[in-house]
Amino acid sequence: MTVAPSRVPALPRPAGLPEALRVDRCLVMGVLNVTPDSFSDGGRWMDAGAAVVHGLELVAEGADLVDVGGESTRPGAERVAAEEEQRRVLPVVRELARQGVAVSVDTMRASTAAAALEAGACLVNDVSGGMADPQLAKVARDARAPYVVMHWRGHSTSMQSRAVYADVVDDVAGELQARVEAVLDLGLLPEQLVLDPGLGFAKNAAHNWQLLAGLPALTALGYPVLVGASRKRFLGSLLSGDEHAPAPVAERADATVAVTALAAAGGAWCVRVHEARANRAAVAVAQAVRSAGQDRP
Ligand code: PMM
Repeated sequence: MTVAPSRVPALPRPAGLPEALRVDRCLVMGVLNVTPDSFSDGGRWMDAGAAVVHGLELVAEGADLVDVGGESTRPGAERVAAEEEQRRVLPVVRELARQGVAVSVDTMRASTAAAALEAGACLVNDVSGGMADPQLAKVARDARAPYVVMHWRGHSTSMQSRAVYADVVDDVAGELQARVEAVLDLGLLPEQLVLDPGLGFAKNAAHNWQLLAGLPALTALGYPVLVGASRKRFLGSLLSGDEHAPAPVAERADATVAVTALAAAGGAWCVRVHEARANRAAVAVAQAVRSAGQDRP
């Protein structure tokens, strides 16, 4: 008997995640920003109790893991002190983990990552890809935790001036590959790594669309890929048709779900989103299409 070659390759997955997350579909990461100033949910979950309730809601609605962050990365945002970041995130991480939620910590600081892992987080999401704090990747290495290497060119105060590319897909893929080599040199294992194009980080709307169109060039690097498009400005600009007057954040949910379907069908390992239910449905649709492609003789 011959086994038909599958037309759609299996998704690479990072090692070291809870068993429940070893599913054959794109994962849904729910966003939980414990910040006063994030662009879409800033201020809503500043109270730890409210944040935990929202994290549990995200899971009840289909999120596979919850990404807890205490420092806004919106363009122009100033940094917060490590103590303040940890004061915000640690009680939330600890309580969600205690309740059995798979928690990732969204931080650029080694000290915050270490404390969050200690508090029960199982994944480190570093939007700076190891560039903001060179010690951070070592924390993930020592914990053997999955480590998200996002494409990043500088802190929020200056990042939009760095949105200059010859070919954004080639440039981002090349810069991500360089970051991969840097963290592998520090002793991380390839199976710990997840790559992320960093939509909106030193990228304009055209760059973001090109990166989504160029997703195969990123999955071709051989690592799981995380896509974070949720509610971002480029979706608002698309909907309003005016780059300078984007549709408000509250009106970007449907476009987010459309991106999720496309990214999941295109082989993303995970999408980072503010609303779980509709994005989880989009992932299910994408997986049904992928599986049907695999099942053909
Ligand atoms: N975007 C934001 C924050 N953290 N992490 C990853 N890995 N990828 C992203 O695209 C990303 C991120 C900014 O969005 P938010 O303010 O809505 O959290």
